[in-house]
Amino acid sequence: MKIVDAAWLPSEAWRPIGSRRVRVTGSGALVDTVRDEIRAAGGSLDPDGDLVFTLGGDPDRLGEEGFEVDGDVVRAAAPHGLLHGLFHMLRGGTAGTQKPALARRMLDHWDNVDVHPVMGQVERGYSGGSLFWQDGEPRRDLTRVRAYARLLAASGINAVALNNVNVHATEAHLLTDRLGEVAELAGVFRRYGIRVHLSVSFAAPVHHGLGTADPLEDEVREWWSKATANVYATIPDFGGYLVKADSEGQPGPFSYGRSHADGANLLAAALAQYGGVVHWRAFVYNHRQDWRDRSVDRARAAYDHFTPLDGTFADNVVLQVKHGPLDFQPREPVSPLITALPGTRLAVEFQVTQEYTGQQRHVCYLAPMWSELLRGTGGPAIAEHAAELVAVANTGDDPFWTGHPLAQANLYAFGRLAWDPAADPLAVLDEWITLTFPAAPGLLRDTLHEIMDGSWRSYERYTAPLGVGFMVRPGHHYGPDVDGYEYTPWGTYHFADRDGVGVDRTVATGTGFAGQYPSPWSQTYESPGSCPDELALFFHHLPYGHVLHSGRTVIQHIYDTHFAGAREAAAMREAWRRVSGVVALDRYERVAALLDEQVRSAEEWRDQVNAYFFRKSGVPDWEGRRIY
Ligand code: GCW
Repeated sequence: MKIVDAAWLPSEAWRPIGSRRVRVTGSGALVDTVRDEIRAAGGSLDPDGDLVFTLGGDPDRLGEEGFEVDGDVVRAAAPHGLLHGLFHMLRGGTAGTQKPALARRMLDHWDNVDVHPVMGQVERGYSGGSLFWQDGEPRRDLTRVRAYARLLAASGINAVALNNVNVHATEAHLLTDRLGEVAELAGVFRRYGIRVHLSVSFAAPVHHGLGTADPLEDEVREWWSKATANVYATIPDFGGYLVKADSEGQPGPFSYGRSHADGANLLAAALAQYGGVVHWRAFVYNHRQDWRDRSVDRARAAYDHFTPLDGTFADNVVLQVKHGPLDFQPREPVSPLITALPGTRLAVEFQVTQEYTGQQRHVCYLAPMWSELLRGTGGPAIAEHAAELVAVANTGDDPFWTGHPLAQANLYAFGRLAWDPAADPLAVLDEWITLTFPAAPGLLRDTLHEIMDGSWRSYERYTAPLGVGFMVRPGHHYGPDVDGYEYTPWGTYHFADRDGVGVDRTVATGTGFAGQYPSPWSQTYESPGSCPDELALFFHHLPYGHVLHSGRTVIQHIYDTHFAGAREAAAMREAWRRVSGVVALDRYERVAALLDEQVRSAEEWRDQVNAYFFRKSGVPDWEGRRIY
């Protein structure tokens, strides 16, 4: 088995450049990277070369990262743009001007230094151990990290947070006495124009001996200012801090009776003079909720906590909001908080790691979902509000990087959509196929499209219905367990009884969540008559006999989609068998084995969900199919 899979940068993809005489003008570290790449591809650097990479473009028009292509000339205003231009040429290099829609396109790793007893080394990681640490120590051989930085740069990513937002005891030292490890990694990423950020604990001053972490105490300010000065003395282009505060047991300003603005602004003040930023997460909710208390709705929490603070955050605070109001379910409406912060810099967080979308054992190409959310299909358009996009990484030390070889496409597509949120997700998939399988015969291309294009919708069909979410096994979140979270403190309920299912989040009779949306969405979601079917049970508690826009009843929709989804998983497996002998054996076999598991799991989902709702409702399937 190979040590490092070339993913979307195999040497064959470089041939068009490797066969050329290339002129590269300009200087700077990233220009050197461009030269190194061309040399590594076998291209000859030649002052008379006819493929030209040059600086001198208009900075107002191109910015730091943009570039323009005119025939065989790639022109940028700054070295970083030249590097993007190089990767663009690899993708086929159409003429014209390109620049990123969003200035920061970031990947958050949930890596721990140590192996955590419950979560493992990478929290919600399905691709083996960390790329950065092994056996509690930094990896000595950074070859893979270098290859990784290159892949990320080629997808358009320009920032990486190295460690888990749940900062455990060992990892708290990365900010202080283990900073050298961060600096080393920053050196590798820097060569590809990627800045390194660090997750920090709000209680860091306490971990290091202070009596308090109160954001309004002078000694706490001083502590952060000294720690930060040390960080910048070691890593001058350090990106900043990422903080999960007062969330799922992480420490935060609430312990001191202070607000999240007080907390975020404390760190922002320490970073400001160096140009660093704080990514402050809005994932704040009560995870010790009493399920009997129907007045609490977790979906409301982020909006309720953060809208009163709009306009009070320092300029270098970026509020990082999950795309949906709950937690990365396969179907959620856009978080209303995203539409409600005109005075705050906003980053929206996606989850490339497939925690709730099959854990990289199922094929689930997520870009169509992200694209709908970005463009605003059936809800507010994220792209109109977000200044940055962030995603939780899906990579690890697995030979294929992502466990499931086809999950590489999700990572690639995230970078490309962050660069251009208007991009067509299926065109991006096609681009990924072309790069990853440069010799791909039509059969392979067609097969990959057949398997992947609709895989997110198939996954949605065989899991929790109509946007109600969860129904996963508690803890690890893999596989079906309809009532798994129903009587827990986590706030993720479906309220199924003999008459119906779903959460009443209307203003009229429910939790009022629908009222957090601006018009017209608040009205759209308020009434089952206008609410999109996909979100029917997210917003409404509906009788099983309620007729959806599709013309089917809720109960028949549940049966039909579960039979269809499991059938589609089986069809994916059949399709993959057709390319046996066409892709390399190790990749073929890995995907084949995972498709076996996907088919098994989809059938389990189908049978548990159908049996559950048949037993609750007593309504038979009108097609008389087998329900247990
Ligand atoms: O989705 C949930 C995960 C936690 C994660 C948390 C978060 C890092 O189950 O594992 O913790 O979200 O986003 O903070």
